[in-house]
Amino acid sequence: MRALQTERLVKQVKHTYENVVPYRKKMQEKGVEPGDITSIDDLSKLPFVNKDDLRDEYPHGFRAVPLEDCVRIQSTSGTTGRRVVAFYTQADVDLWDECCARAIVAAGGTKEDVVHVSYGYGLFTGGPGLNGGSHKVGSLTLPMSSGNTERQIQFMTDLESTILCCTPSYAAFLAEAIHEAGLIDRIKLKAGIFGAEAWSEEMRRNIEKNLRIKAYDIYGLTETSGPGVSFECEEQTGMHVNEDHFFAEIIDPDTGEALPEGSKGEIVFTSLTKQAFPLLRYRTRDICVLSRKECSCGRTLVKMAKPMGRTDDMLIIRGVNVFPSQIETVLLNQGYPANYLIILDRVNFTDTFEVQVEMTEEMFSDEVKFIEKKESELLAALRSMLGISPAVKLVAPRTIARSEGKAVRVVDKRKI
Ligand code: DLL
Repeated sequence: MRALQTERLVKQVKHTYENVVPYRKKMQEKGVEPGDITSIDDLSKLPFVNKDDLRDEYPHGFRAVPLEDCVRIQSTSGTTGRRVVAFYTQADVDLWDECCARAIVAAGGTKEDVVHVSYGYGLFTGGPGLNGGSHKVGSLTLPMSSGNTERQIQFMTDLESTILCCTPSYAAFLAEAIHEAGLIDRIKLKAGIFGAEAWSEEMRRNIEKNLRIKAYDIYGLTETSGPGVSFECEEQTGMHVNEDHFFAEIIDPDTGEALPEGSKGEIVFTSLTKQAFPLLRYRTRDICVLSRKECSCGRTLVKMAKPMGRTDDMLIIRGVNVFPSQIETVLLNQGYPANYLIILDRVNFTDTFEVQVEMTEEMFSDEVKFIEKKESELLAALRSMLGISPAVKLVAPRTIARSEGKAVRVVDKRKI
């Protein structure tokens, strides 16, 4: 694998240096030339690139091939700033399909399966990525896109979907709607491929129980081409990185220093085979750990743990670092559904911190005394996990808006 990675990296660096002016400038500033990169071990000589660098060159600055060689674009949502447009040649689309096909096969998919794709289609990479992977496997592909839950369930039952692909929060919502409609016994799903947002092990267990499936994680970013950079196998202990196409490193997010295997830090990717939109040492801001421990599935590809959140997801509340994923873990451990909202504001120069949490139906119909007791137990568990106390507000079932794509968990009014 290292020999293949070296061979591909040398070519990728040369291609990028020759065709992408901002990379060439960055390398020149660091005094590095393509000839200095002769092995994968030389990677740390290269400068980093981050999302702001890509945004600054919107839309064409990082494109490495003439426009007439491109067949497709996808784009980031642009909710946190200017969009990034990613370009693809036909070979780029083929390699992306291949990566997503590996994810489907690892989840047990074959040409016999009916792959129900409820990720959004359009500029978002989820729908097109899993769609391409499913075609490559030869499965029957249902290009559902997100939304219209009633129609999703109708197709799922009528066409006997066996593999569901969507965000974990939409999978949880679909499970809820299927149970409400009394249709769980008509669902033929055996697996789900869920990603695009952070989700906890507790959430995995809930989805698996409610949909009666095995739930697999999948990871990727628009910048790297989309889903399929890494995927889970039946061991469900992290995602195998398609490292013949994407080389992964873990770095200290503060110093940029590369960290040894097993350390927690920011994951950085270098594409090895992309043509139209190559990436060298792209800082994802996702925090995770890499492991080369032997996997029972037989794959030897390095594994990345579930991302524990993003460096830019981290909330600083009254000086304390808080990740929304920590709150989700507490809620699910205490038997609440993963429907919650974190509301932050600033009053008299002090942060206010409220967590709204939906009760289960049983809890809601219980006596006020019991609800108050649950509320104070939840507060104690959150205080012990976070080191600070939020105001906990238990709300009625189904009052927090459901998401058809990536869930919105934080309303930070301090920024308004
Ligand atoms: O979310 C691509 C994707 C689509 C991945 C469908 C998986 C399935 P972006 O919208 O550019 O691309 O967002 C990328 O989403 O940096 C992570 O922070 C987060 N993310 C993606 N997959 C996971 C995952 C798509 N499995 C950003 N677990 C990334 C946790 C994830 N976070």
